[in-house]
Amino acid sequence: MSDLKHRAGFVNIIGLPNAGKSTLMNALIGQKLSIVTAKAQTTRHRIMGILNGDDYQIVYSDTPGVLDPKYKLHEGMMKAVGSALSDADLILMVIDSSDRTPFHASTLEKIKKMDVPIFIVLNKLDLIGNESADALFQFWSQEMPGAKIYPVSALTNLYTKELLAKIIECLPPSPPFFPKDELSDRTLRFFCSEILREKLLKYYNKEIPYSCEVQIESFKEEDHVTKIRAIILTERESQKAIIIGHQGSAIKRMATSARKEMEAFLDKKVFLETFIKVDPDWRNNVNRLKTLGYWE
Ligand SMILES: Nc1nc2c(ncn2[C@@H]2O[C@H](COP(=O)(O)OP(=O)(O)O)[C@@H](O)[C@H]2O)c(=O)[nH]1
Ligand SMILES: [Mg+2]
Repeated sequence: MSDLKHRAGFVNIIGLPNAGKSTLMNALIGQKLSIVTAKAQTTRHRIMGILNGDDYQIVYSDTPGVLDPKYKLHEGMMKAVGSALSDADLILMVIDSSDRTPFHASTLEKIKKMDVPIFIVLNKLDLIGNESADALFQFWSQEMPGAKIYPVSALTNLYTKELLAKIIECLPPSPPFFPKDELSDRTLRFFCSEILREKLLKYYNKEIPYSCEVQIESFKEEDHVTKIRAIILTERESQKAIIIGHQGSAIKRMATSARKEMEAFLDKKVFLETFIKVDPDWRNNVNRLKTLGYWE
């Protein structure tokens, strides 16, 4: 492999909450790295996913959906978006084709001023008809004449291979940034905390998942088992009671589902213990957020 022929770059995925950014990154990588749920604000961090080919390396960044911050947590999430805008070699701007919500205005202005290639990915093509797809295509080609527009369905893998080929064409010549056997800059411990957070989003409603954070207190890899102690932070005693459920039934159901997914992800048996702690102000306490990895 000659480095002259090698291409590599940072491909950063930006969009409104629920546009399908995480689903798209997983589809482009061919593995589930970033958690996906039907609820907005599932992704709280910038998550890198690396795709290695013989003569290319794509370092994707999945980011939280852009929003106007209501909590310090949101400000931390938007910092992750800002950093993804600043170091991109290519931006994938993901649009939910089935949703008419206008794009976040100030973020759109920032993207328009950038001098890296922009791909507008019209996602969820499976949900709309040809006429709507044409209208959207027209709209975006007028709004951003310099951008390329690619309709896809990340969920059903429609045109995602074609999109990948276009991404590779756009990468600058460069040696790889990370060792070629790496899949992410995140640790297994981080992915396990994300799996537990995904189950919180899946099994609980309304404010509960948003008022929670997961902290992995210990992560011990032994020969045949990985032992994980996880703390779920929540804001109120009443929320703690809901998470536990009648005689512990609710937390047991969630933890079992999380453990099974961790076992599949790590390809190893997992012993998972979960504890719940009430911390009334974690979403607004910058020091707490720092220890949770939101403010660098
Ligand atoms: N029908 C359809 N649903 C999709 C598609 N891509 C993502 N979704 C769904 O949209 C929701 C949000 O997806 P997610 O990747 O978490 O969005 P994010 O917030 O932008 O990261 C989930 O329920 C996904 O299954 C798609 O191409 N078609
Ligand atoms: Mg996401």
